[in-house]
Formats: sequence, C-alpha cells, structure tokens
Amino acid sequence: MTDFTPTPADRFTFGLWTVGNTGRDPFGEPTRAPLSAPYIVQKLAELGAYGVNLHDNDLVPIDASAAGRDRIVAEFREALSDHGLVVPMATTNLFSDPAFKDGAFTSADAHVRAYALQKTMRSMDLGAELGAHTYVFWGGREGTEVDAGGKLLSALGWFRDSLNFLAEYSESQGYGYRFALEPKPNEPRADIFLPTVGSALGFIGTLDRPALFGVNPEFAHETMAGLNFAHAVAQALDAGKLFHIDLNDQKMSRFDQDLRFGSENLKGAFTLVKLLEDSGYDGPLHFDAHALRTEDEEGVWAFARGCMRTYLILKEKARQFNADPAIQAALAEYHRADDELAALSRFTPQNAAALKDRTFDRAALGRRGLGLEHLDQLTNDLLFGVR
Ligand code: GLT
Ligand code: MN
Ligand code: MN
Repeated sequence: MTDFTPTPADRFTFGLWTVGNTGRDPFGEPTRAPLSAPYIVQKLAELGAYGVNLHDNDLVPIDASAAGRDRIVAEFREALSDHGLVVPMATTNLFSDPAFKDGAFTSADAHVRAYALQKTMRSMDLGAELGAHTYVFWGGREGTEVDAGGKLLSALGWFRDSLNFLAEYSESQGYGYRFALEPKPNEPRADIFLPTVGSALGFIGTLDRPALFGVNPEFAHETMAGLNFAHAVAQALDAGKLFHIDLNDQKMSRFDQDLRFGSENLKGAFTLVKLLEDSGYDGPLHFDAHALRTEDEEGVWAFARGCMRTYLILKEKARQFNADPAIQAALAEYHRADDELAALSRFTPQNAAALKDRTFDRAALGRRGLGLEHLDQLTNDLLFGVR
C-alpha cells in the first residue's frame, strides 16, 4: 500500500496552460494572477510530476523578438534542468490569434493556411529544442459556423496537405516527432472537423505517412459528444494509435469543462485507468484540466495533486480488481470460452461447412444470465472501499 504520492516514474504531466489557467471564462475576467513558466516547473517538480507540456505561446509571446525568445527559452531550460522536469509534448497555438478566427490549416484563406504552416514549423523547432518527441494537433478553430461557405471537402484536403507537409518537415529536420491528432466535436467553433477519435483514426489512413500519426484523445471531448471515453481509447489502443492522452473530467453535453481528473465520473475514470494499466500503455499521462474559477493559487496545487492522487488510487483499485477472487470468478462466468468453437471460427472451407451444420440451443443462449449486475456491484463495492 502506498500513500499515493506521485513520483516522476508515474509519468504525470501538465500543460503550462493548465495549472497556469487564470480562471478567465467567456463571461468573466481572470480570478488568479498568472504564474511564470519557471515557477510552474518548480512547483510541478515539487508535487512529483514528470513533465510539462506547452504551446509555443504559453512560453514565448507571439510578438517576442528573436532575442527575447532566446532569453525566455534559456530561462525555461534552466528551470527544467534545475528541477529535473522534461517536456515530452509540444504543440502550436493555432486558435488564440484573430488571424485564425476561421481556422488555421482549414482556413479558406491561403495566406492564413501558409502562416499556420510557418508558425507550426517554428513551434516544432522550439519543441525539438526542449526535447519533445510528441507533437499534438488540436484543431480548435478548424471548423465552421456557416456551411454555406462550401469548404467541407476542401477543408479536409487542406488539412491533409498541411499535416503531410509538417511530417516531411519533421523528418527533414531529424526531429523524429510522432504526431497526435486531438479531436473535439465543438467549441470554440460550432462544428469542428474530425470531431471524434474515430474520425481522426479514419483520417490518419489517408495521410502520406500514417505511421507517424496517432491520436491524443481527451476525456472531456468525447464526453461532450455523448460518447464513452474508454471505448474511444480502446479503439485507439487496438489500432496502435494511442500516442498521447488528455486526462480530465466532464459532464455530458456541456461546454468543455476540463475538470479535475475523476471529479465527476469516477467509474468512467476507473474503467479508463484500468484499461490504460492493463494495456501496458507507457506514454505520458497528461492532465489537460484546470482548477475551478473559484480557486486561488493554493486551489491550483490542490487541483494538480488531486488529479495525480486520483489516478494512483484508481490504479491501486485496478490492481485489487484483478486480484479479487469473487470478481475474477464473475468475470470467468461472463467470458464463457469454448476451445472447439474457437477452432471452428477460424475460416477454412471445412470449418465453414461444419459451422453451418452445427446445432445451437438458441433458447438456452437467450436464457443464460450473465451475472453483470453482481459483477458491477462488486466493482462498486471495491470503489467504495468496502471490499
Ligand atoms: C486547449 C484545448 C485542449 C488542447 C490543448 C492543446 S489547448 O486548452 O482545450 O484540449 O489539448 O492544444
Ligand atoms: Mn478540453
Ligand atoms: Mn486537450
């Protein structure tokens, strides 16, 4: 039994934009003072995190001079090395500047699309300088309000061309990035292109170098679409495409809440942690969430500690689930296996003929109870801490 205190071996990461969130929302001004990047690095290291991720402009203002940029990056690198934190993932801010109001790679304006490529190449240079190996594309502004604009098909083509270009750029520079597409159904656009994990996986197959591309699913984003996040993650794992993950929480059908991990849907969080741990996923565990607007700085660190603590508790619960004799017996009952039928279900003409002739007791199959109410209550008891 541990005391659930994280260490870098747990691979927990936060974005500069997450713990650095000042509490601004569409209706209200910030409720907290900004925190400097070196200070965030120091605090995350104290809390036991492994790394910190960033957009280009989380660190370097969009209008910084070359000398200003170099000074900021040098200070940040010093903080990383002083506190032993790494930067596993980098990304581009292609959503804040008014230039991107109608998209970046999918803007109908060729000038905006070219500027987005330029900004992303520079941001990839920065990420590589900081040691990042994963590069995320969250296309927050890649979408529409007015479909009469007629860009639905061309937008996908522009998006594809841009991703192909940037993959070639990465390879030509020897950066060795793996790219992770992060889907979201809406917000800030009314409709965002590639809205779900499934859409992104389908799109990756159309790129020139699909092996370099995977997904960065986010709990809140699939939940906003009314989908089950663990199902989306399982599909990404099955495809060998879980390159990164954004952990947080969310009530269904609302704005992007980015709540503390496990704060809303504890059972969904458990299912997810168990899936990740059982699958052997060994990438970073990134919390893309922020403290509530009600909080001061102390609340920010309570939020960060809470994300990591909840993950570690659920990881321990997953271990207990796998070791619990009653739960394992219920699982064995549910997963009725049959070696002969498994062999028969491998296609050969003979097996196909034998299977067609076989007699099944359909009524008995329909009568068989699966024991899932019992299994689910055992799971609840485990999560409640009464087992
Ligand atoms: C923004 C968004 C997140 C993305 C970040 C990466 S930025 O906060 O809401 O889901 O992961 O671009
Ligand atoms: Mn989000
Ligand atoms: Mn995210």
